[in-house]
Amino acid sequence: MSTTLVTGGTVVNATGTAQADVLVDGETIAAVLAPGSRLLGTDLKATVDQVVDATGRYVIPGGIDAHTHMQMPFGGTEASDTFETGTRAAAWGGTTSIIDFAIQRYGERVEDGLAAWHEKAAGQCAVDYGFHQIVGGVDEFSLKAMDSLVDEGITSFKLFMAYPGVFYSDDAQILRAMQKSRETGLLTMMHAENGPAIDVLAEQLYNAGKTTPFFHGIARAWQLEEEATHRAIMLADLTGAPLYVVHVSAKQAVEQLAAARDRGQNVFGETCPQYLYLSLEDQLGATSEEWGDLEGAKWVCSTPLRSRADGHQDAMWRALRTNDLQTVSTDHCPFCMKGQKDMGAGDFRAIPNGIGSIEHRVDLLYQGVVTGEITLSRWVELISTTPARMFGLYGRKGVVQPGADADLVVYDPAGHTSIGLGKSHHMNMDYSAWEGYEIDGHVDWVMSRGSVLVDESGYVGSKTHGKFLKRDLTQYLV
Ligand code: DUC
Ligand code: ZN
Ligand code: ZN
Repeated sequence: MSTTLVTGGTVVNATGTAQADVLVDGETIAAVLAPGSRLLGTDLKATVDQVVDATGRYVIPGGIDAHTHMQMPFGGTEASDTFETGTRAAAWGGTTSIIDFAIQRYGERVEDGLAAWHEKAAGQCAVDYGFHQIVGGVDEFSLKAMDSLVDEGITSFKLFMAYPGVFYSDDAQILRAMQKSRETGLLTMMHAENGPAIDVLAEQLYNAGKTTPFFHGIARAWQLEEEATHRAIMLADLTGAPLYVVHVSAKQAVEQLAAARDRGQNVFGETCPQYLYLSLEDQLGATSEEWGDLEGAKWVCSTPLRSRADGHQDAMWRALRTNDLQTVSTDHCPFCMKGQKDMGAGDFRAIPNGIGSIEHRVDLLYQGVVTGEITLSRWVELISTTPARMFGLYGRKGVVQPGADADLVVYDPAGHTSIGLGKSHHMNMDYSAWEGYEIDGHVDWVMSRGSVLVDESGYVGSKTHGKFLKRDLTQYLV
């Protein structure tokens, strides 16, 4: 068991910032000390195995990305990051825990879906990993199987109001699953878009010759996100289920969440970097020599990018500031242009939905600190502490304090990160949705449970390091 002293840095927790040294013993944080402290008369620097000088830099808890889809079979193909490549990219970007989604489809057993995800991830992860359970077929068997999930450390499940014929649940199924959520303490996660209505609009657009990627976002109108969010909130209110709405992109959906929270309801919302920075207008004009008007497929994801002119991005930042939204995850679901996104040439409906961002979430959110949208502590709260509390990891993860796992990032606010292929990109994609982004700040050093994953020489981790995270119930249950 080795010891490390991270010295001279500014420790940033959700509760505040302090100049402090962090002593790591084995896999955990042993002490957070006043700078230069001696312990029982001993100069710590002389006794530890390694000293990391974090002078002028931030020391933050490792990022937790609570929404990823490694090697997810979807849209007629499979997400291009494996657990190995995706968690390695996570480590590069300062994320030391992920929560991925095990999948049960209609007609399949929940137990089999979960076992398949354990099989895919075990021994393949550079960082710690947990699972939510997608329940794509709510019936008497899956409802019964949900009773055992908490014991398995799977304390949240996701339902879809979109994707009819794939993952879709109707209102009756949602109601039953939410009743189970209330009974067991499982947190209900909701993909809130009205899928049947989207499919009608998408077909009408296609038949009218409107086939380019831009029309993906037109078919997935904000009204259909707002409506589904409202319906999910009402069903949660009726059943008493705690509700977490994933990948919120429409300002009207945020308004629904805020109104429900103001009424005292236990509902939460997550947004993603793409909804903070990217817009439908960018997609409208997108064209390139290589891909022509298929270029916009690089940003096809669901929920879709929204109009900047209508103020959706500003509303997301505001909601992060005011706690109407509580977390930022990536919905990391990468596909290559060649052989994957290009399946949708001539028909936007066939473009696999997803964007890859796992490597850049910590950096992209830090820009909110640079521009004055959020405070340093709020940055840490959004990318690590609240995900830890929300998904039953807090204490172990999400905080720099004695007894917590030694998941630490040394972040240099004076550093610089250039995003793009051939630059900081390590995700298994043949393009970057973030090509050309220049970021103030840099992830300099990353530790997970006492093992260094990234240092000045680059990635030094291993795919066998990451352990399965058996999660407790959400700390937001009332
Ligand atoms: N949205 C995406 O963009 N990809 C994966 C699934 C989802 O809901
Ligand atoms: Zn979703
Ligand atoms: Zn997702």
